[in-house]
Amino acid sequence: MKIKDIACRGCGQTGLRMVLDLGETPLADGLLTLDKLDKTERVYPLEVAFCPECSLVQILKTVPPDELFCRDYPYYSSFSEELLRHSRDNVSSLIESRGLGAESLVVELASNDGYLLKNFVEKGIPCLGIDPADGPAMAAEEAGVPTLCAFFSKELAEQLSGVGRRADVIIANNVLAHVSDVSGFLAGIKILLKKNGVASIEVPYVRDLIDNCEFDTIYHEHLCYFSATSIDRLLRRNSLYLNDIKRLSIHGGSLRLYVGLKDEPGEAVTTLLAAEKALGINEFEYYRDFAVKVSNIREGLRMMLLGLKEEGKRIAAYGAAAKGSTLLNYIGIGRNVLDFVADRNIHKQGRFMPGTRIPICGPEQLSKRMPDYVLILAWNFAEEIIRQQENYRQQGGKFILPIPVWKIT
Ligand code: JHZ
Repeated sequence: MKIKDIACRGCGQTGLRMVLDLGETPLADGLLTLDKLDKTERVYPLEVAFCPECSLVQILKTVPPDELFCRDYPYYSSFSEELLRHSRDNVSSLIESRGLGAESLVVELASNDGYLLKNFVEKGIPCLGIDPADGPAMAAEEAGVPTLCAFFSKELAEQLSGVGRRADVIIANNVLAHVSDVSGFLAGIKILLKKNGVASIEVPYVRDLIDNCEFDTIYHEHLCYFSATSIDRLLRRNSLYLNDIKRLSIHGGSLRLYVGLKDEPGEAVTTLLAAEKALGINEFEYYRDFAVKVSNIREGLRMMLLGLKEEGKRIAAYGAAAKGSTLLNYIGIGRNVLDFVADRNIHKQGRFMPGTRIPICGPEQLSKRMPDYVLILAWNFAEEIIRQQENYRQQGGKFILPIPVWKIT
């Protein structure tokens, strides 16, 4: 299909403009098991476009959600201390600001392994997690977090509210960008939320993506890349209202949106909307030179890594993150350069990176095998990772940060 015929995921208008083409890539979380190594992986186009009508940045291809998220989904939130701390702080402030207690109900959409809701369980506040990935959902149940293994939808919201289960707080972190039926999802939130309830929604911020060249956070799971402006418009079209907003550093830069059924925008919302207007985030110009910057990163990073290899250096990577998959496949660096990828997540160890097929093993391998350099693919957790790898560093190991400009530390 030609881009001129493709309708915007947010407003339905045609006339999208191409921002970046990352080529054809395998699914970023499609880690391979040993028995799949002799099979060809499916690849899908990864093209990013901008909607001049509602300013939503989006990819063009939709991979069916059950291919992406159901069986074998390897992402478990609980492997980062920073994310756990971030979630605990979020829970404490919600309990305080909303006066939550034993009579309340908190529902989390995409609750993964219960990393966040377990904080409510500990405080005796009733909660329900909803997540389609069977492994993480089971882990949540085992941790004592009541969890429905399902995709959230308008229909599911109707069922829950039909049996009197409406939420004081709905939490939806890093899920809105993943949803192909955004209107159905938002309609579900509207149905499930009590009249004075709040939905606390976190999304990666497109402004940080563009300004820091975080092109690797683009993959098929992420259909949309939001600004305050595009999300405000999307929510309004679905009779939901953005009433407060915070900029957060998590995941390379995110927005936390506080959304309700009444239109009561606070100062933070009006200020950020005005700042985005002044920056031109709503205009194609803001995105025009992104592709050139990304292509320069590819050349620079590739040359540096190939140069080290030529000098006879041994190089590994850290973080079998989805973003690592985009990065390696796009810059064309694989087993010829990287010996292995270290990752704490036991569900990823023993598998292989999509496309490049680099083996994934435990982080203890760094001090054991002592590569000269470690490319940090999960750069968003670089501080935490480097802190944990003091032993490797003390023995002379060095880290490479890939973006926005590669840096050896
Ligand atoms: P991480 C994830 O993307 C998943 P990913 C998802 N696609 C999403 O939307 C974004 O976040 C926002 C490991 N690790 O979380 C754990 C260690 O081994 O940055 C992970 O495998 N040791 C839903 O996958 C990976 O690194 C550590 O000390 O791109 C991090 O992946 C730490 C801190 C992490 O993002």
